[in-house]
Amino acid sequence: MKLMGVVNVTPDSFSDGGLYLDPGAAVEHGRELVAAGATILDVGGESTRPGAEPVSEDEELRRVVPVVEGLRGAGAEVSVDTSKASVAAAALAAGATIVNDVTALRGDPEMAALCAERGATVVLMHMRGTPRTMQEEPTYSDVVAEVRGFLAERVERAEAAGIAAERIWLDPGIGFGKTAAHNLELLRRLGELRELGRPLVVGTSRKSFIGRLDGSEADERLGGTIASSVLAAAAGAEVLRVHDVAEMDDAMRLATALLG
Ligand code: HH2
Repeated sequence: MKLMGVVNVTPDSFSDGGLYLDPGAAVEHGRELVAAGATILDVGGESTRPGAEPVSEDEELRRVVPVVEGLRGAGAEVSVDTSKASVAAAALAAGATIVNDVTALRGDPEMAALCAERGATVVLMHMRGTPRTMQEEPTYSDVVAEVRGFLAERVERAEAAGIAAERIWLDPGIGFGKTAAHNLELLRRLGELRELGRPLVVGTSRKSFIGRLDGSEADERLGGTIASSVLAAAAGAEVLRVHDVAEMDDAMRLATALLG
């Protein structure tokens, strides 16, 4: 199990927007997350929270590249959270090895070929709609079957573009075009997504479905984040994407000692 620590270089991320917009502060935060137990750092320059507005290519490059450069050699793999091929290309050149694309290679026609050519690991995530519209009454007849079918199709596309099977990771996209009930169903039945045979990334950290259940605000969702992430790991998630790496690392040590 790996912890992917979130480094948001944005003014508007839903739980930590504006805290690490300065590249020096973002790099320092990334180093702290490595010291706390992160083995992957996910650097993002565009918020994907519900209702978020897209960011220009120039602005995203300006935010992300210096931070990836600053974290190269910091002791963790660097992942770039982007759906733009130009941003991914610059981040890979600056030392990133993973492309975390919340559009699963649908956002930019150049992205699949770029990842294939550079030998990057790619995270393919399920999202219904776009961040601007995704929470407008999402409905599914069977959310797990639909997410599974979507991810299977995206794996085929990625492999057809030349991305090696062992470099493809999958993510159900908790909170991306899903109600709280959909998120719970996906977490409860995560085992069905393991049948796709690829490592699973799960990101529940501070998300609003936790607040729906316990009434918490985004900066008070550590308990729900830990409970859902530990259970996701027990159900087979290999990568947990979290903001609170130190607390998550403690929780996982205990859970691993108990469950093996
Ligand atoms: N969640 C967020 C962003 N990127 N990537 C993957 N693979 N899986 C996720 O669950 C995921 C993701 C949203 O969280 P955050 O980065 O904290 O917020 P924002 O998008 O507002 O920057």
